[in-house]
Amino acid sequence: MHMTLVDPAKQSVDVAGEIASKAQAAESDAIMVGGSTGITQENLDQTVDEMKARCSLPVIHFPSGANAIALRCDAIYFMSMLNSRNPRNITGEHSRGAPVIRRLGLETLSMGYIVVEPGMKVGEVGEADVVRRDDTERALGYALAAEYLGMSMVYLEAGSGAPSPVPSAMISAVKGIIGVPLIVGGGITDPDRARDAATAGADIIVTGTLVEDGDFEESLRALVQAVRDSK
Ligand code: 1GP
Repeated sequence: MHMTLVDPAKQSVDVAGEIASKAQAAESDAIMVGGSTGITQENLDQTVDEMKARCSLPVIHFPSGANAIALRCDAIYFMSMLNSRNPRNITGEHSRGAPVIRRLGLETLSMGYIVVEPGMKVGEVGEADVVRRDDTERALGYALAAEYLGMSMVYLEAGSGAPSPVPSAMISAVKGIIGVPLIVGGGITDPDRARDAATAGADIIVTGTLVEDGDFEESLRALVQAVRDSK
């Protein structure tokens, strides 16, 4: 599968709606909405509403904390940054957000989030003790820990705008050991990179930066096709 990430802090609500509509036309499977900084309840809800009005793809909130929770998303990742140095990002925000999610009746998708070097903004804001690109053993440990903790998926994240995606060797090693779906994102900007990640074993490829350039429909279509062809 392919998911398109839209950061509400990075464009107007109208442009976000346009991105969602083009993502659907390019045959992406779902929209993820979220970002590391500048997310407010207002820009989040307005962005979700506009995207849901302009496309029929599921919209999944990819939260950065409990300060804003998308009221009308289709589901929310209940995600723990397993290699954060700050417990706030492992279980702290979760204990604040869980009662709100319960009240809203949102569907939760539990996910173990592992930040791989360079980690970019999310690594910095999340105070991640990033997994070195050559430290496959450490990535395996976190991924297995996520599964044993009962999480329903694992996300290997190089960080939005990363110069290189998560190494294929790390993706295939993690995929080889876990039994839950594997999401991979960060620095996947073209069909070759998407194909490499999917062939290595990623079940879901996430791209965000690619859709920040207004004229992305054809490049996204080619990337989604590369993901499909590699299965
Ligand atoms: C970030 O993995 C996503 O959380 C997407 O990264 O913006 O580099 O595509 P890009």
